Amino acid sequence: MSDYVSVAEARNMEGLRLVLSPGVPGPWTEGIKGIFDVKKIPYVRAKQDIGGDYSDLLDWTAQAAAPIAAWNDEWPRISWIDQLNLAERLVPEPKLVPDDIAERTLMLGLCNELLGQNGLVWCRRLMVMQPTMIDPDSQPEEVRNFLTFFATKYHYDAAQAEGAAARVVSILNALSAQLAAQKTKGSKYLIGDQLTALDIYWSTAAAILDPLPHNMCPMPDNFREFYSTVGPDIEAALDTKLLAHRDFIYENYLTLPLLM
Ligand SMILES: N[C@@H](CCC(=O)N[C@@H](CS)C(=O)NCC(=O)O)C(=O)O
Repeated sequence: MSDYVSVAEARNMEGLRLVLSPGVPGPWTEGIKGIFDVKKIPYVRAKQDIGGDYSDLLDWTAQAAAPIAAWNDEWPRISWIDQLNLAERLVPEPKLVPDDIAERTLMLGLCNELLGQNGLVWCRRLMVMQPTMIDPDSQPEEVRNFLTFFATKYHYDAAQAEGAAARVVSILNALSAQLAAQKTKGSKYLIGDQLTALDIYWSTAAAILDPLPHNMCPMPDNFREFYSTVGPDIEAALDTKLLAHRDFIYENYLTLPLLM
């Protein structure tokens, strides 16, 4: 599974292809890998280098972010929710989106809090860029260039960055409350009584708050520092039970060490 084709090669293939950015445990990327892996759906991996030449990806998908899920000649799925729906359609079991409407709406709402625009991962990305955007000279040149590039690419917004930590805290509080409520019902999962996409997405998103140790989750040192520098408010809100839940999901359903 560790071989990669190019984006241009993937575009011309049939079947399922995932465009991934290997080397870093990106929450969106690890999340969709987790969804397809739990369903045992085989796929071809295509490599998009972070900060590399995006022209083939742009030409194919009209945008330049990974991950992408492409099935045959259908339109490539660029957003987490379309990727999840594609996975559910291709291999319905194990079901990762509940049938029950109350469970389903709660689950998708919480997934959106993690992965949607202005969600937890989005806000953490703003927080990573913020020191450079406030004072570019505070950073070494390489970091400055890298983060300035991403700030432009992802439309950095100073006001949104200002509120990002508080937003992450509110999302963590909602997840903690949900986990505690589930525990009182005797469930080991965040929704209902079986694994859902939310358990997977929480576990993979947690990398951008408190990454697993290097032997399980290898990544460049600068990314480890970006990912784990969360500040006091998030540190205080990061419930150890949520992290224990992440460990439980990785140990029982996902691949360790992470395959990148
Ligand atoms: N398409 C995703 C978002 C994907 C995304 O923003 N990916 C970023 C993660 S930081 C990425 O590809 N970064 C690497 C790059 O731009 O080279 C969604 O909205 O569901």
